[in-house]
Amino acid sequence: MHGKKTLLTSQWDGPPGPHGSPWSRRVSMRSVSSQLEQADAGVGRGPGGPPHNLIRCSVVGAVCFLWASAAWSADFSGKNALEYTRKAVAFGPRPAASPANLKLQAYIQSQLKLLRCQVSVDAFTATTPIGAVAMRNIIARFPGTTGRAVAITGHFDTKSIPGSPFVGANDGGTSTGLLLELARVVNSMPHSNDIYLIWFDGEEAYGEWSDTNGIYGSRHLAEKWTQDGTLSHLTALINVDMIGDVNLGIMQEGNSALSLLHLVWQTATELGYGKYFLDEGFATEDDHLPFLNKGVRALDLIDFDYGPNNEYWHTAKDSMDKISAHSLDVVGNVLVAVLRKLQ
Ligand code: 1BN
Ligand code: ZN
Repeated sequence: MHGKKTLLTSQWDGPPGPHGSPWSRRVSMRSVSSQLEQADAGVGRGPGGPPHNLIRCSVVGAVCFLWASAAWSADFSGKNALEYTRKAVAFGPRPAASPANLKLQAYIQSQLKLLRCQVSVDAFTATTPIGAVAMRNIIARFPGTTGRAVAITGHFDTKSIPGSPFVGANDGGTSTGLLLELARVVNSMPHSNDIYLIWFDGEEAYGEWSDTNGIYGSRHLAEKWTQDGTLSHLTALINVDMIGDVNLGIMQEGNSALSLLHLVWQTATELGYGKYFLDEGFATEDDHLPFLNKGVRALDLIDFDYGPNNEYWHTAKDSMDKISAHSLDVVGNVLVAVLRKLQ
């Protein structure tokens, strides 16, 4: 795309933390929260519990923790998001129900277990051109207090391209990695609305894309959430796809809700990232569509200009060397700022 600037790819400068999670090297929220759990356990013990000065210390500690967690939240790290992406991509091609897809599901859930969120799996069987395929969306819910909810979504599967070593670094990888890093940030972010982070399975079509072939996971969840009433609480949904290109340039997706698009573009400008959010428009179908069609304010953030004439898209050229921590930093920081505005 003309007007795009080439950015250098940042490299991760150390091994993943003890849980395979890069962020554990930086800030250990888990150790703080387990201190709080210990403090809570002590306070609640009553007769036979710890001496009074220990109880006082625990209470003071808990109050300090609550104050700190209200005033401070972790920064989004593009480097971390890139390392999560690298981990996902290392599993290999990840079409729905493939061994690598199942391993990635387990990895995503293992990372979410480290956080204070409710994790659920939306399992279903999709009818596809190759027959019945077992698929699973992974949903992390960070509960708020208002009864309203916002969602950030992306897909973790990759397109089945028999005979091709297509690993989808950008297409499937970056959405997975960005959402995992966002989960770490949201975990320590004050918020009043529920925040859902959702990893969709089965975004990709088998062969030719059509109304019934592709976006299997989002179509299933939009229907399920219509049935169980969750959809009526959802005030905004932003889907991310292919947001790691070293030459990041996100066009205005024409099916998306204008109010949400303006909010994101305005926020990007405020953060000094305006040059990555382009004035040009184009329309595509993606995981935001089933929600949009059901009346949810939804937006697709997709850089659908990947390599010269989009030639990396759905080819073996979609590899780790084509994506950057900086691009993930840009999109992640915009999303964190937008999430704060949506509270
Ligand atoms: C995005 C990434 N998509 C698939 N992989 C959705 C899409 C489908 C985009 C058809 C353009 C055409
Ligand atoms: Zn794709």
